[in-house]
Amino acid sequence: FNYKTVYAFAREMHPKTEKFDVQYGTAGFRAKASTLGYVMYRMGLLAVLRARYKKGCVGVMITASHNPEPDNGVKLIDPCGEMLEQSWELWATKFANVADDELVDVIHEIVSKLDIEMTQRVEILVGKDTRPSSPSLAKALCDGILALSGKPIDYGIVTTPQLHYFVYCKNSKHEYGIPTEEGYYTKLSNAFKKLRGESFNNGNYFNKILFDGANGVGAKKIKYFQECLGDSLKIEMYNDELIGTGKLNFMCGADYVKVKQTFPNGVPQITEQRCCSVDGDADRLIYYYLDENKKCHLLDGDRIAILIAEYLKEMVESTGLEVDLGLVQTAYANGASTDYITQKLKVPVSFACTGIKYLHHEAQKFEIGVYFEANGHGTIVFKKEFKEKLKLALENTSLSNEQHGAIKKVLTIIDLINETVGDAISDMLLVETILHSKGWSIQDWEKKYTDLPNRLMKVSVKDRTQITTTNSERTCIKPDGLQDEIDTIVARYKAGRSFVRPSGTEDLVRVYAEAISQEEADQLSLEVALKVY
Ligand code: NG1
Ligand code: ZN
Repeated sequence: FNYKTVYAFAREMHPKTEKFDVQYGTAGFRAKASTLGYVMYRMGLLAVLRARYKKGCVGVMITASHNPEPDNGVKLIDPCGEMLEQSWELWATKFANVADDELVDVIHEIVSKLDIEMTQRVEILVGKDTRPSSPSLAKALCDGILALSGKPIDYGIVTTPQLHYFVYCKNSKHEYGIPTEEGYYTKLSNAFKKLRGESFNNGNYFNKILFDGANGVGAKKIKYFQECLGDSLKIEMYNDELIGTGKLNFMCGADYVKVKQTFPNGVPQITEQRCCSVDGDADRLIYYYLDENKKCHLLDGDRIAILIAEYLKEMVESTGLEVDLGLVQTAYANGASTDYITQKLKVPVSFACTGIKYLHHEAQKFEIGVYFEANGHGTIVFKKEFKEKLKLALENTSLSNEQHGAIKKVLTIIDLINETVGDAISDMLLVETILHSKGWSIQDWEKKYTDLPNRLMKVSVKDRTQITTTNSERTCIKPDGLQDEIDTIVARYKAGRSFVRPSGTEDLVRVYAEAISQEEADQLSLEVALKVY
């Protein structure tokens, strides 16, 4: 490669402006957009190296998801459509933090250590959310790609899960789908319409939903779905402000609704009406409704996961095939949801650390792995062998017509799902499919079990790395004695549970607590927070 170009671009166009080190965390790099130019340039370089190393195309998404509009961020997508492999996160951190005149040395280092062949032509798929800072950051990123003679393919404004999907489609030689927006809409909406059939309403289910687009990319993209879906689902869209109005995620969107446990601004308050919110890059989904007392009832990632797991379990049982289905949750999953799924549904649950990559890999251990974070980020993964088993069973003449019908249905459900990563729109279409098939209102869905009241708090501390955890983050190891103190406090609360962990995306510690009443959950979180502070 031409190291002179790499250095000249760095020095003249994208010099390192920040003195502090940044770290490639659970969601890649995230910071104030004005500090990210040089990081983007360097991620462009790294993306080309990753693509050459993997001998495939990779993706780079520019987004800060649910964070405020002035923030931005970047994450790399591996050829299989998954998050960047963990061992490369260290390279990403190294690339982002070296001085401009050390960049070339780091490139030499990685190339020789990993034996990367530098002559390959590679394509890098680039996507961005609606933040006003995204176009100039995309330019910096593309400069990095070009400096190492990679070929940037600009997908413009897309949702994060769309870009994951495109990357996987490209690398699977279109076996998974066509890597275009149209290909994506067509695949998902065709599956949805097939599953819905001729009658759009069923029992207590009515095919109208209020959709909060968080004034972001989800609002833009849902319009295409509405066109494809016709009358089968009526999506009334709210919070679709223009780019640059500063309203992205502001008092609306999935994170706001989940954290504040409240109804978003900008959506009409219609009693008992099913509503949902997505976040700024449309990978998280939360359902909710207002009761006659104007109380907001949330149906979060845990509920969505259980609805899906239960439905898939029933569907697969009707095919007559044996299947190993499991659910993956994090420590933030409501205790009532874990009890319901393990004790009532007899579906095994595994726990993973916070961060979608951990859940995704844990879920891949099952033939059907359903995973969701309580905040509404998740999807379902199916083992390749399981899909093949289904296709093979279609040819088995000893199975009944009902069984064949059920197998076809499971295959169509798989087509409705974006297996690469949590996808708010695909997840919404799946939830709508299940509610329709069961003839359920959102209230029927909620009745399955009662969530334990809970509270999530943020605590600012001097050095959050002083806290370390184990047992999928549910037990604190350091500082010494903290876990004992938490245990003593928790023991005083009925159905009490609480844990602390350092955030992977913000400079703070999160404290989670649940208990038999909201007052007690609030009190418990406060008591534990005081021990952390
Ligand atoms: P941190 O900041 O590590 O808690 C948050 C979310 C994660 C995940 C990441 C990435 C909570 C409690 N944590 O991580 O679930 O979504 O951001 O966006 O919601
Ligand atoms: Zn997001």
